[in-house]
Amino acid sequence: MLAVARRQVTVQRTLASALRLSTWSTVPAGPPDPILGVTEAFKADKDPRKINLGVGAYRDEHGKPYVLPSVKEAEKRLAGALDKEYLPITGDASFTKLAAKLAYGPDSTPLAENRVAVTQSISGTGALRIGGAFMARHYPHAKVIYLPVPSWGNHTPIFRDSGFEVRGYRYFDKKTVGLDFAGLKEDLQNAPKNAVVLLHACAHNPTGVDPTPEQWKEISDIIKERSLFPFFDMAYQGFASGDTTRDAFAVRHFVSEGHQTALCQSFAKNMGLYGERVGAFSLIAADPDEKARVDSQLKIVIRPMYSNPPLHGARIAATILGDAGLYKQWEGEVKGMADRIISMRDKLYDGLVALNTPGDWNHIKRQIGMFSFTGLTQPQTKALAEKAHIYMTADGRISMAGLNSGNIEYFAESVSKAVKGDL
Ligand code: PLA
Repeated sequence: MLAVARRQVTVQRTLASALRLSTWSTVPAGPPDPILGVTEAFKADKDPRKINLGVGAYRDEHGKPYVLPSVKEAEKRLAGALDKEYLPITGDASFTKLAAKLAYGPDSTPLAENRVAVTQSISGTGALRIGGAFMARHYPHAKVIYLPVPSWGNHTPIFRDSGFEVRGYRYFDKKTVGLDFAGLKEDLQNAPKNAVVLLHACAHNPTGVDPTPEQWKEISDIIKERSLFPFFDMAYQGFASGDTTRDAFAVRHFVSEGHQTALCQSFAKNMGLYGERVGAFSLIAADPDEKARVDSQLKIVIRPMYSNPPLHGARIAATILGDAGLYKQWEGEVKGMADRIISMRDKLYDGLVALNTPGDWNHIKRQIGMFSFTGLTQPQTKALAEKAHIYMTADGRISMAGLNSGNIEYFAESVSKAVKGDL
């Protein structure tokens, strides 16, 4: 009798716990991240020929992550000598000063007039998020932002989560595989007054298509005429041309035209400091008093988010930017990375043409920066992953830096087969 009763109690308990709903039972499964999810799929693949061209992370000619020699030297100089105290809310002031100088230029008028509000950020993404949060609270107009179509996939959720209505302006022309300049101008001209316009300062992601300096001037004029607000994302300064000054053309031109730009900087790519999360967000104010008020509100935005930023990466960047010798060395290393990417563009183009791959592949050589927007279709990218163990984002974007002399032949052959339907 007792045994039966016990069994009944056990059954009842099991039933009760099965019926009791977990607090999280209604949480739906989300999709993998369109970019970082590719790395997960790549890691799970055991084939020795596998190639990851998903995330934009530089690799050397042996396919290995690259720690810049200037970074190693800066770390050597920093080793052991420093404490681990908290940074101020807006970060390391020696770093932010040098970061702003790198972006706006050594002869920048707003910097000389002490009217650039700048804060350290958790890399470029953190800069965008601070920018979004600050604008959501203090931008005195409707919170509407225009992103280029297409744009980096994370821009939409960043600004949506910041409370913005996200709209698009035409950017990429599939037919010419270039800039849809007429469409861009028309969309900006028709945007409501005071709308925010997100601009990729250089090395547009994912298309690799940048406006020319002349086109930038026209864009600046339209933004001024229409009273739009230019919000720059500069995640690749130095990666487009190999020259940090040349790549800052758009930002500096807008500033010289009197725009009150917002600017997000990342040191992930140009210093290879990906996981160190080094970046900066800045705004141009009218005068030092306004700058001080903006600074105070940036602190109020940041403090409840993460209190203050991490130390180590900012110290590395400040050491490099603040030492003439290291700075020069670093500039050479940035150029080295950009040049290797450019040489891979030539090799890939030659490979695809030599294999009589249907289509015109000139855009691979024309495109700028970390990525090539190949034009491969979703079924082709799927086949490349499943049959050739080659991973890229579903839109056909490849990180050129993932190619090297050891894998480019296999890659070109596989792409050629995919395009011919032979994979
Ligand atoms: N802005 C643009 C245009 C970017 O492409 C990226 C990174 C960032 C900002 C943010 O970079 P950070 O936070 O690391 O400084 N885009 C990468 C990585 C390289 C990513 O998606 O996170 C990409 O593969 O597109």
